[in-house]
Amino acid sequence: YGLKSEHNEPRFFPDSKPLKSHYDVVIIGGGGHGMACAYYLAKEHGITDVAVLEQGYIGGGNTGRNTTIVRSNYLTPEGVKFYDTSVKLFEDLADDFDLNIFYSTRGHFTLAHTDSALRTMRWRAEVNKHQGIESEVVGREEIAKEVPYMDLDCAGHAPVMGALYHAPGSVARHDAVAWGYARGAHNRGVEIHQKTRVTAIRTQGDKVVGVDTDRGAISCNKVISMVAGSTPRITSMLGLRTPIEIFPLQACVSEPVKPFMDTIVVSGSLHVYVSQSSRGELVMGASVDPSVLHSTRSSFDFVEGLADQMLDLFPFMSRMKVMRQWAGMSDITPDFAPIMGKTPIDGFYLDAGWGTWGFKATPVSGKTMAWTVANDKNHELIEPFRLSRFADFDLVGEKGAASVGH
Ligand code: PYC
Repeated sequence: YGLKSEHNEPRFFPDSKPLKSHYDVVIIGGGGHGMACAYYLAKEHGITDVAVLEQGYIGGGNTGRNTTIVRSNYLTPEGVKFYDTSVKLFEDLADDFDLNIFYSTRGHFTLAHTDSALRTMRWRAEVNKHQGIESEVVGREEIAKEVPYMDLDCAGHAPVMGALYHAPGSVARHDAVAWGYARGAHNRGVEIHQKTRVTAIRTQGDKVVGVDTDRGAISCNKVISMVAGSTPRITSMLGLRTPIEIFPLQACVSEPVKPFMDTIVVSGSLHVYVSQSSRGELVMGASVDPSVLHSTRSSFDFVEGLADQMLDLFPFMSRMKVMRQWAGMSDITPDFAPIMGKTPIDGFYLDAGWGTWGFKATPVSGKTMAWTVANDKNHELIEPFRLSRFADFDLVGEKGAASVGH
């Protein structure tokens, strides 16, 4: 704040202005998705009379709480096409922003420890290849060559039988993604208001006309909710029913160590995933917590359970220290696909239901939601994820593409 960069530009954002009484578009949620949507509204559609309202700070929700994995090896053609667009956007994002987002292509192994897991990997590989995505099932020898420090016998508990290998699997600096979008949106005229909580959404008939906030009321033509784990709080303001349930998803990082792991390793059966960050920390997570809870508290149980499974694969980690742990709130749908696009309320758009995989959708969600809002019509990539699919029994079953069990 207040500091100037070497190009004499304000560092990221100037101090927040007072709220105006009217905006064309209000985006609720200043995470990656909200910032990306604001960026593409301004950049691609010339819509700049936009306020992003964030109850905390930019990227302080699930954007800053995930394990930064980017991949497109989903199970359904709809999911694969959507996430492949995101991977391609991610690859150009640093140039687009003129900001290093530490995008690092690592290769992604999803281990199979049972015949049925291997069958799902084959299924995913075929769907992926059909859509032009690099994914293949590999055997123990190939895994041992690429991940030589892993015990493929898993201490005899659940030997690895093979894996789905996805070469484009990557990691990126999550804060930089949110900041890059925020700076780009801000430079194009979008207003970003942190510490601004939406307390009500106003309607007239079936049409959105404004929002109330803890800093005053605003009238607007369109409202987009992009708040992940806070979705039920927002949709309840409109009496809008969705099948979303919130489960905490916890993660942690180890102390930094010399780089040794350049791939991403996931085991759905052992409920673990791990990669090594550019700072040398091991970034690790497990499955979602077993019960519905609107909370970001992290627990000792989580670290204990994670360590137990992780040591089966990487026994040499037994002396490494855990440095930080945290939790996010995952908004999970019955078919494990997101809910995106128009809603029965005119002018109210939803970007939700990201469950355990929202970070990797940041660019594509921003781009397709911006198009949807600008054209008041669902973008073709998100039409399969419309809210009405639950009433039409037209689900997009993605549970088999989850990194870990749920
Ligand atoms: O979808 O790749 C993923 C993921 C990793 C950790 C949680 N979700």
